[in-house]
Amino acid sequence: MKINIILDDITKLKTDAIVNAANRQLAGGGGVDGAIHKAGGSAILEECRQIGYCETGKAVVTTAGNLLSRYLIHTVGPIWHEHPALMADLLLSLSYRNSLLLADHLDCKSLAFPNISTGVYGFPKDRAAELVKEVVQHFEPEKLEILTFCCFDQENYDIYNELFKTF
Ligand code: AR6
Repeated sequence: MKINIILDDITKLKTDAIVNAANRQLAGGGGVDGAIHKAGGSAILEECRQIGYCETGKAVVTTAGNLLSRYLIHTVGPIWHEHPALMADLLLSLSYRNSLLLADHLDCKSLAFPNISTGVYGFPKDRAAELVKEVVQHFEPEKLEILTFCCFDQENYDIYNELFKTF
């Protein structure tokens, strides 16, 4: 897979699928979740209501409403302080892996991720990025060709650029 690292608003991207950093109730919220629902429109929230719930580490799919993508993949990352560190690591890795699996299963060629759990959920950014790299290194896609890590803060952007230099 080709890896792109950008500093941008994920709601502006045109990829086959975009990942949302959701909560378990799929109820919308602040951060990237709020931005996605605002730009995508109310149809997404209605689909989320019908799905109802998503366990931490899992991923579900809806259409992308008014966004420029075909699919929106909602995954729920761990709240850092709610778990022992190694459990939080495992849950975050699962969020990324399950999102990748779902996108690949949906025949997506391109997928964009925000930096899941590193906002209000408080996961340390450098630790999260190292886990993401490991997940991607072990993932064997059937359809996915382009993976974009859409950072929204300079710190994450710098961490990803440094880490993926050697990918
Ligand atoms: N485009 C790309 N990244 C963004 C954008 C955007 N428009 N806006 C924020 N980010 P967060 P979490 C980055 O807090 O930590 C919500 O209320 C942000 O800089 O959005 O997984 C949900 O409903 C950070 O790097 O998600 C949940 O309750 C990253 O997105 C909860 O927050 C993730 O920050 C999930 O918390």
